[in-house]
Amino acid sequence: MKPQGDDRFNTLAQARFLLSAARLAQLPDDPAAEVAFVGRSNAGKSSALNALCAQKSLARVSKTPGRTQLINLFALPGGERLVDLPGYGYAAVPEPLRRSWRALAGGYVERRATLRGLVLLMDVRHPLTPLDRQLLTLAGTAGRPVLALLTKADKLGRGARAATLRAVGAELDPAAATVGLFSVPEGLGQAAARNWIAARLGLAQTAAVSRPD
Ligand SMILES: Nc1nc2c(ncn2[C@@H]2O[C@H](COP(=O)(O)OP(=O)(O)OP(=O)(O)O)[C@@H](O)[C@H]2O)c(=O)[nH]1
Ligand SMILES: [Mg+2]
Repeated sequence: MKPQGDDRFNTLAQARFLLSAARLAQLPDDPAAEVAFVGRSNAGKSSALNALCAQKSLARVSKTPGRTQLINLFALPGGERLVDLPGYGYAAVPEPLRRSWRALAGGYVERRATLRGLVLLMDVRHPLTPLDRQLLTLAGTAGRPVLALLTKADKLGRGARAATLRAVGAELDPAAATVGLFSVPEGLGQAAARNWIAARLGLAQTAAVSRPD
């Protein structure tokens, strides 16, 4: 349900596919702000993007991990962009693809001048894998603010998800990363994630009150 007057919600709901890039050189070179979704293959990046934009098939959701191998960009009405990065760490991905992930998504996180923040998606049942930690180090070095979302929270009971949230929160530097639980079917964590993204993109702060989780 869309609450009356929540302009940030309306803005994300107007996201439209812009382009897919196989190389960094194919990315737009205008100065519009971007927030990128990153994480392990199958962590729920595309699902989170769709849920936050209240659209069923903006980004492609797949049962086959490693599907998204391109950088997919979605444009908001003001020109700001949401970016779906290829997933990392899927065991069956051959070495050449891993190298291309580092060059493409790693290079994007490291060097993209318009990148204002990273939404790091981690399955609540397997958070902080070695590659997640590498990504956090990369984000820290590049000075990228991180919103770490523990996805598929609906797969755990209340106690277990709260314990995971505390454990992950204790490991991350609160100055560099915000942590929250997230679930598409439960709608959990969506309002907070929308607010974080809106703040990073500099979207109009007209909606002081967002909808509750
Ligand atoms: N139960 C549950 N399943 C989810 C949730 N989010 C995503 N999934 C499922 O997890 C699988 C992977 O989701 P995607 O959104 O495609 O994951 P991705 O990170 O974009 O994957 P790649 O693009 O392959 O890297 C799909 O089967 C989704 O339906 C959630 O909050 N709860
Ligand atoms: Mg995806």
